[in-house]
Amino acid sequence: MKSTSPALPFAVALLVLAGCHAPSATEATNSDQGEFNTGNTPPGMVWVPGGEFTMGSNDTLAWPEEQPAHRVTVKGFFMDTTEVTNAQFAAFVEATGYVTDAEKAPVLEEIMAQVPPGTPPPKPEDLVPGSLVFNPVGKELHDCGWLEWWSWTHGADWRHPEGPGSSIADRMDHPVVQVSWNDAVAYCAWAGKRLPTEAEWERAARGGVEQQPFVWGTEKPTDELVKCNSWQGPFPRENSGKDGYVRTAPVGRFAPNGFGLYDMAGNVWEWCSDWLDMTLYARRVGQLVTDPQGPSKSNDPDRPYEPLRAQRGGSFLCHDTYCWRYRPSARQGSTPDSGMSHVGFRCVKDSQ
Ligand SMILES: [Ca+2]
Ligand SMILES: [Cu+2]
Repeated sequence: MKSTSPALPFAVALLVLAGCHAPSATEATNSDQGEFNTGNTPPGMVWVPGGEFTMGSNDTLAWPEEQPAHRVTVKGFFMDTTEVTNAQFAAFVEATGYVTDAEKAPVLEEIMAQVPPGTPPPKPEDLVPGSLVFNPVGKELHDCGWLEWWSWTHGADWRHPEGPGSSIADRMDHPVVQVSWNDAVAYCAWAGKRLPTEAEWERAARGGVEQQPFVWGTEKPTDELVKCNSWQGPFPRENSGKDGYVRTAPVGRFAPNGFGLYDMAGNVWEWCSDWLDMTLYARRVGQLVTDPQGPSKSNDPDRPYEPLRAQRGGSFLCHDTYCWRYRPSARQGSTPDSGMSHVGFRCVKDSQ
């Protein structure tokens, strides 16, 4: 049995986090010789050709953990054209009886291992199944405290993304959310696939084009210019939903990138297989890294007690005034047992 429980919600609620930092320039190179698919393409997937590319970014939009840009090579692989949907996840649960992390009561010891020593324990009444749900903040914000808009919600899980009373009945073609990294790995194994590495994900998201700030090129999304399912309006108070969606959108509603992949920007964050190390790229400078699998453990100086798995792609909550992480080099992470209402995944598969 896996040892898992949603510890992140408590850890998050108890830690003070400051997410504001300023970005920093650009390079352009091109190399796309690489591997072509010789086998049959599995249904719902496309071939992402292998090759060398520039991972990370030195662009003015890039956060520190995206820098410095460096050369990486990956082997070719198949990737799901869309995020895994509620319908697909339901088929997995139907076939296997799988129970997600958000549906299990948290274990106190596991929570306490993820917070600074001396942190008071959560209230006993909070040790019930649940997950993190985004709620708009209706007042002025104090700096960057994202604890202000995430609520630990009893009974929130993949079938009830916003908690009891919410339903996915009319969202079967939307990406599944409230799934943990553990849940995503279990789904991939059942499907005969796996999660992408961060390098594979970024190779795929860039669509064969070197060092563009966005998966579609250079146009910056604004409240008027809709390019993906993101946020329009004053974040985090009021999402106007000008792109048609206040939360998740059905997969594949916006234009695909150069490899035919949909929603590589926005809609939901996507789990990757790697541990998240915010300072990783500094150690790669001057080397050509081949098929990196990520570091052996996570490292985020702002969240030292939490083991973090990487996520990519940004979500329906991203806005140009706040995080602008709907870019191919943007990175974030969560503990492997935590689900959130804006995090899902897609799978990859090796050739042959
Ligand atoms: Ca939207
Ligand atoms: Cu964002």
